[in-house]
Amino acid sequence: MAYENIIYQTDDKIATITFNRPKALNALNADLLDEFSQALDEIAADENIGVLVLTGAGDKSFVAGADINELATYTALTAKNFSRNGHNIIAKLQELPIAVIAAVNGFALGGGTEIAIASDFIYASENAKFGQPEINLGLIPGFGGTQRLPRLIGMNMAKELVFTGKMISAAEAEKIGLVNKVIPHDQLMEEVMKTAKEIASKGKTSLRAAKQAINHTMNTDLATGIHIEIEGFGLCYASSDSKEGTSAFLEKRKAEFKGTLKD
Ligand code: CO8
Repeated sequence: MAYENIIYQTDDKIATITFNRPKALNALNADLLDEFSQALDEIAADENIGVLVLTGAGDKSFVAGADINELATYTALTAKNFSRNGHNIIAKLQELPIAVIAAVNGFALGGGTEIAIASDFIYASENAKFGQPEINLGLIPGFGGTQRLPRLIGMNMAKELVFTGKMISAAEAEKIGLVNKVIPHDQLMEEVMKTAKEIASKGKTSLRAAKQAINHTMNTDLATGIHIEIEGFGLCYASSDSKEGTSAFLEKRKAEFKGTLKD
């Protein structure tokens, strides 16, 4: 379908969604969120895609949070619906069976940080800024910031960010484990695409099994997590990729993974 508030592109096995309201620093309004949700459905249905990259249009911002013009009109009930809808979309993002990399090219505030931390990992430009400024609006994070952020960076660090609403630099974000890598601004997409291509060359079934097993560490005890890993390890043998990977090593050649999630 045609999108107006995001740009959706695919190049071989890599899809890119660019949040595209640069005049509002890519703030998330209802139309943008609808389009984001539809693009995620498109990606989930496309067997060819192995990696999704998220980034923001323009030079300044990834996503500057929810659109404050819309936030200003909510009641307690519509705010709850907005947050619930947001959570459903973020769950869809987190549960994609492919890798998701957030290429944070500027402000990632409120919903922007929340989308980035629901991705599998973040590469940030030197200009990136992260924060949960909702408290400055008399609000709290509504897209997972009180839940995913403490799990990622620890409870006390998350409390400091959420209680103060302050912005932190890419370098600080890297130091606290929010960001995997900080990259010069003009090289961000090149570096992200290098990693995306590397991941896209791997087997889809093993990537999915690895992602599911790691994601479950957040919601389960060790014994259950180990059970999920055992199941995932076995599942890999249902795909031709495990045969290809092990044979390629023994034959001293590069593996060509062609398995699909329908294997
Ligand atoms: N919503 C609407 N418009 C915005 C937003 C926003 N979040 N952020 C920036 N804009 C607009 C500005 O109003 C301005 O528009 P105009 O040119 O028409 O006046 C334009 O973008 C450029 O912004 P600035 O002039 O302010 O640019 P600066 O470089 O001076 O400042 C900042 C950049 C620091 C990012 C500043 O714009 C800012 O503080 N923005 C608000 C950030 C914020 O508080 N975000 C959190 C929102 S709350 C939230 O995300 C809750 C999530 C819970 C549910 C999630 C659902 C998705």
